[in-house]
Amino acid sequence: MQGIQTVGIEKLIDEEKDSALKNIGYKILNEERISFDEGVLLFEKASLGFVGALANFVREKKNGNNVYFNRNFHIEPTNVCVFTCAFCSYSRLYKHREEGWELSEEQMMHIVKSYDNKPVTEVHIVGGVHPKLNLNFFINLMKKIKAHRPELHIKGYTAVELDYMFRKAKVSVEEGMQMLKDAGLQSLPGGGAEIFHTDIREQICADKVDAEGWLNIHKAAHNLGMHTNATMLFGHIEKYEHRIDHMDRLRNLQDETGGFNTFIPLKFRNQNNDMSNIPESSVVEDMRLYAISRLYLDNFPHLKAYWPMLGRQNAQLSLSFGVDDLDGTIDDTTKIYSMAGSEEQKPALSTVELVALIKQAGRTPVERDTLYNVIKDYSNEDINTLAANPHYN
Ligand code: V47
Ligand code: SF4
Repeated sequence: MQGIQTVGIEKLIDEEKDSALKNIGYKILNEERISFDEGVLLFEKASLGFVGALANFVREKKNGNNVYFNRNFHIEPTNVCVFTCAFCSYSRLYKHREEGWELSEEQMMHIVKSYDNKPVTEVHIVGGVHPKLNLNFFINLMKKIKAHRPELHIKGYTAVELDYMFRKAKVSVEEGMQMLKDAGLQSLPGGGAEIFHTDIREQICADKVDAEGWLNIHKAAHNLGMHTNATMLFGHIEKYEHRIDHMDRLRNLQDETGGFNTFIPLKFRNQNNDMSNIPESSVVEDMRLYAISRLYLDNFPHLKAYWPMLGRQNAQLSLSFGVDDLDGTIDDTTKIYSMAGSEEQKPALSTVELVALIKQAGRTPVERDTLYNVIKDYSNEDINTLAANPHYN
């Protein structure tokens, strides 16, 4: 099978008329790293078919036919935020907090307890940067969650939230990360990365942590043995160079620490924010971006299409363009994307729906935990039998 695929890829590369693209194709085939300029060239010149086939070749080498998902829910403690990112449809300033929400510890524990008899493996905690919430508040929350359900993996807090918390508590990044880890935090989500390059960052989110600060927090987490994700907000005012610059910084840190699990491109959605005049990117551009990310980030084990942002049909399509992970069941517990105009207004997929969606795309559904340990391979499971079992609904 592998042999047949390689022959198919070689033919595709041979038939490529542009010699620079042909050269990149052979590099990928021979597992050689592509350069910054070659990454930009792919964005400028390569067809969807060309990058898609190469990305699929890479994803099958790394992850076979598997598509991973998990059973998870989110807690969004607040949407009150001290920052004013131009693309954000979700946050409210403290002076307008009556338009937003602020959950107490008790309310968040109520959410955790509502999953007591459900087979979820992860809680994802992310929200605005509230001026009155501090490191101790979140340390106590972690401890309470862990005391209640020790096996539930806590993935929480973007580097933006952490940077603010640590500065306010006057602790170093290393001290703060250690304190949160001791309280029960196990991994970090990838949010807040946006576009690292200052030319863009200054225009879309000037006031929050910069690229160095973001990368430094992830590095500190990796040094404590924690795994983290990385995102990139794309499809707004950034140029191809800025996308590759972003991925290049991530690739360099990953060479150093090996602590990233997954890269998650996030498509800019343009409803209800200060960048609503910018049209959203096309599906073809989205798929090209997934494919080129898979080719550039040769040291990232996984590439995720976050379906509440992309929509489930396009997420399914992305499985042919390098993506091997769809995130999770979500259970309608996040508002970031519905508020920004995603077609997924109440994002929730049952396990059986996720399994069916992956099978329809000709892939193998594999339930994972946060760290990609396999919980269950669904390749031999019949959809109707699963649908009749409440455990999978
Ligand atoms: O950093 C905000 C993005 C991110 C918009 O690690 C927007 O598994 C598009 O990071 N259009 C937060 N995107 C969410 C996040 C995340 C989500 C899912 C999984 C993981 C993970 C991480 O949401 C922000 C920002 O880049 N965002 N507004 C918008 N209008
Ligand atoms: Fe605040 Fe995050 Fe929205 Fe920026 S993206 S305004 S940091 S909630």
